Amino acid sequence: MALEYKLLLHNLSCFLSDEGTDEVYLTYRGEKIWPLNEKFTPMKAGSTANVELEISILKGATASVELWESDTFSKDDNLGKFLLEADKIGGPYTTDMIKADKGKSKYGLTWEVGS
Ligand SMILES: [Ca+2]
Repeated sequence: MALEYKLLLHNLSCFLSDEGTDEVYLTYRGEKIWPLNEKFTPMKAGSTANVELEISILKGATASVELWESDTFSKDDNLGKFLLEADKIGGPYTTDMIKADKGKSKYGLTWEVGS
């Protein structure tokens, strides 16, 4: 039996933005994983972006995917993280972001666990 599952990250939804429009990107284990061909994806309240990304993960492990907001003249802000548990195959699920600061942003990530 394989020891790994695949986390399939489907969509990122912005319910409330931190700024008017957030310039967001996702990281995993300290590396940017999305978007691939741009520095960031602009998002505002009510918008949803296609992520469509696969992460291999050990069965039973939890992935912490971080959401960052790009700023041109200051350090990028870590808005928060999504904790994705690969305990068994299933989904799709929508997980709320756990905030890293006292900002007003609210984001959700839709994902599933596949083999
Ligand atoms: Ca910004």
